[in-house]
Amino acid sequence: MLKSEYLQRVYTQVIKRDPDQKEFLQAVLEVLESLDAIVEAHSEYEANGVIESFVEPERIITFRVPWTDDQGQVHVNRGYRIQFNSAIGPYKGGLRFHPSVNLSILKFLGFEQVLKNSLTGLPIGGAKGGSDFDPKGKSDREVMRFCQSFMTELYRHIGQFTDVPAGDIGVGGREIGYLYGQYRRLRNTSEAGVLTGKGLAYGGSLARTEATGYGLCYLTQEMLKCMKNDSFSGKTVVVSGSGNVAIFACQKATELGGKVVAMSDSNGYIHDPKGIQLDVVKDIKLGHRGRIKEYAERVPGSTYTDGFRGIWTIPCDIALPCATQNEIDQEAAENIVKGGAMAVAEGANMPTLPEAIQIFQKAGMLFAPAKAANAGGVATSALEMSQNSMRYGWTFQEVDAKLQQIMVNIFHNIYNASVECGVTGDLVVGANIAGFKKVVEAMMAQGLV
Ligand code: NDP
Ligand code: 2IT
Repeated sequence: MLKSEYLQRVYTQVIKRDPDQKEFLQAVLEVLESLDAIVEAHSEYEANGVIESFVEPERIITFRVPWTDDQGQVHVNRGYRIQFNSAIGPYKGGLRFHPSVNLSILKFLGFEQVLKNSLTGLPIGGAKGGSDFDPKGKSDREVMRFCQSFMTELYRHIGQFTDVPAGDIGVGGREIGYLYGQYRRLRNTSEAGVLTGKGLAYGGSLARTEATGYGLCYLTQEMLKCMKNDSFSGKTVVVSGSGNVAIFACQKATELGGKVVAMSDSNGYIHDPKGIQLDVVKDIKLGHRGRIKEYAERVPGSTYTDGFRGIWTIPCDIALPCATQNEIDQEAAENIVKGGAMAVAEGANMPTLPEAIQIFQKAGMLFAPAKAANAGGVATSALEMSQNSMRYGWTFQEVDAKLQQIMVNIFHNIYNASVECGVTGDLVVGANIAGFKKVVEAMMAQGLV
């Protein structure tokens, strides 16, 4: 229940408009609960309808995406782009291709992206898009034809100064390549800054592929140092997922002295008490898009178990959920606490249910929310845009150093915000308020509310 009558009224209206959008309602409620701490001191928010605007996307585009499979059969998927908020800069955020994609999921992701992008300190607004297309089991040519059809509509809505998509679940380097190629054909221009996550041969940035996972570990390391005088060194780590974010989180956590003992995909999880051999995971996942089960067949002493939620029964010091939303429910959170964990940092977007966050906070654990913890990906996307504008490329070390500094700054910004709000160490509130304040300042200064 929200204390502020104004916030309660706005939330009731959001529910009334979209009662079935459960992920969006979940994301909005969490942010409004944080804002409860500051709205009373800001009567201008209510007077200007600030929160009403803040929870409503500027624009939603949905479109038909027809494509032909290798047998000549036509399929029709649904495409989306949620242009949520452009107060700080061009709309920016990933594209997700997954059968579960719907308006609720993309609106929650777009909403969180607005705050995340604000926290990066870089000039980017927030957006999200995608399709209910399932790339699993499709040939390269099928994925190419789908991407070309998707871009044949999307191209008119995006541009380097308007809206800059990137990858997310099911959209990696291969898909970005096909999307960018089609954009260039349609526009007859080399406008590299229109998409990020591009290949290095055509305008991509070094370290973008690694950035989300690396950034997650940089922020976690700073949180451990400042709040517990501790580090990754000697810690047992569990990383859920085995996609882009999970793989590079595993790599950096290991480099920083941690031992990653478990990873997963949507079918199940592997446990390797000696420490995950990441080259094997990379070979399976990046080499031939295989299933994580294969790891246990290849690495003696490791085991595979069906069901992806079971991964949280494995005791660890640090939990890094890097698969998808709502993967940590109450039971999983209780298992993580029972296993003696000291910290959870979210690599995925909204992987932790609200009741699970409460369990962690009550247990006195450190908790780094996604908006801050996984912001390294989009921050490095913004660095890719900078390099494209300059027609120049930084070295891996240069980009990585900027990423590290951005993640350290984000941690201190959200920690200080938690102190200012009288909830020292509550980084959920810290991230929501620090992100929100900048967006609102930009909206009000430009007369957008
Ligand atoms: P990938 O597609 O590379 O990998 C996704 C991973 O999560 C796979 O292991 C996949 O398993 C698993 N997964 C996906 N959906 C589900 C599901 N419904 N249930 C269980 N497991 C699932 O995506 P990313 O690594 O890029 O994204 C992972 C998370 O990180 C997402 O929440 C994304 O929004 C977030 N994120 C990504 C960023 C990026 O730069 N890529 C930046 C910031 C956040 P399977 O192969 O079986 O489907
Ligand atoms: O959720 C995210 O921040 C992303 N998928 C990355 C977005 C981007 O524009 O790089």
